[in-house]
Amino acid sequence: MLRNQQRKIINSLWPSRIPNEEYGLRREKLVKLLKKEVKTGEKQMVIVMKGAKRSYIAPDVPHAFRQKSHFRYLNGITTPDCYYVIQCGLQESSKPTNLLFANRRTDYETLWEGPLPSETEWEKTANFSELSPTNRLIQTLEKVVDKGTAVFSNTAASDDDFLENFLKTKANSLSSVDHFIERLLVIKSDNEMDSMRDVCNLGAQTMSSMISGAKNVHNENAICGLLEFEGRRRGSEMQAYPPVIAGGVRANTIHYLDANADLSPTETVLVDAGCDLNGYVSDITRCFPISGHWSDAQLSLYEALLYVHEQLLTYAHNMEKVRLSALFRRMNELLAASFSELGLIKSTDPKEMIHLAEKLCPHHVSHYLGMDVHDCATVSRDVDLPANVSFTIEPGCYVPMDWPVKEFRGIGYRIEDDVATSSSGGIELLTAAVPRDPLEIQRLMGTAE
Ligand SMILES: [Mn+2]
Repeated sequence: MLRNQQRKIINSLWPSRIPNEEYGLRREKLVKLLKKEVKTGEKQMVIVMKGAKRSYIAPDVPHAFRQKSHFRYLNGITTPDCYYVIQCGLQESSKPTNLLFANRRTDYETLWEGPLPSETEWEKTANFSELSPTNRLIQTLEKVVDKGTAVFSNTAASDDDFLENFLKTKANSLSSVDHFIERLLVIKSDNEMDSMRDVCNLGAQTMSSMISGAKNVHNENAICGLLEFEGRRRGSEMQAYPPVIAGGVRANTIHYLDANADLSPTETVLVDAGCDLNGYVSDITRCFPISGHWSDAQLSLYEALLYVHEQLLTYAHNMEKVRLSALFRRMNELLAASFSELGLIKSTDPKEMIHLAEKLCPHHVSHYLGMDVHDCATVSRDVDLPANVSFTIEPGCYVPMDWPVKEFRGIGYRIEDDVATSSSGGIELLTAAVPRDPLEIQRLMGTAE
């Protein structure tokens, strides 16, 4: 029967690097962390994970689906509208019980939407002892959760107030599980590092090919199409986020998402885009002149920013311990020095120079990167990083239209690469396959002299 057919979500070009056993190891580590968090008098813990719900753009027209990263991290399941519950006693020897709540599709639903993975397929990564339909969730939790239970969940701030309130009344304590998962998620296993290398390489190839096809395109939308085409034909499942494709002064709107304005041949364009592959994402920004030829002002500002970017890569590589907050301070110093030399910043007072650099680049130099583009938001950027932590390095410069130095007004640039702390010391550049050098960019576009 159709419904029993297995639908394996395997990307033939870039198969998943995560072996089934790794999901179990992640759960073990999480349970171990949470055992330290239970309060006196509590006798067991229950972790309640809610998966992403299918959402609709119009009746019967679903949005592209992406599983919640924390949910997928613990059980590997990429089906919409599921719940996953882990129950565990507090003794050293206590073995957890895993429960999956997911609805099988009817024959009619299968006819329209295709078959779901089989129970056996789900079991490989989620290793549950019971599979129940989602309408049994509350009934089951009624039995499982009592006043001696510490509940950890990802249900806060979701559209499911009912579940959140239910857990609050039933359990002895209810805490967010997010930070504990992120403490694990921020440090990548070797398999996850390979996943990051895959997706960053894919993202870099996509960006390079887009640039080589973008000479004299007339509208930002065409670049969006090129990104989709170049990414998907290489195996990207979707773009990692709505890309920023901003010609001319629109690049000064840091999260400009319209991507539909006409491009003039005298403009530069900023493209911030990533790929999504096997649950991991890349995040790359490049800037280039639409005509393939830089004006003097465009090129000199670009080179001033590129200098900062390259200094930052070297600085991070040589740091005893990488710390994103220190990298951020270093970015502001470098921007101030580089922009002064260019004549974009006129002050000679060191404090004022930093202040002006912060005005030109109002964002941080880094964020963690992994299963989400702004990954592990609860993990501080003011900590020494161990090996296998991936993050971005992305200095920018956005010159307002009323900036005192006329020639650079309205130019917006960011140069963003993905890196990871390496076990052999220093950092590994994961997006090396996309050029930054202005002449190499011209070579890609076929306009280098
Ligand atoms: Mn970024």
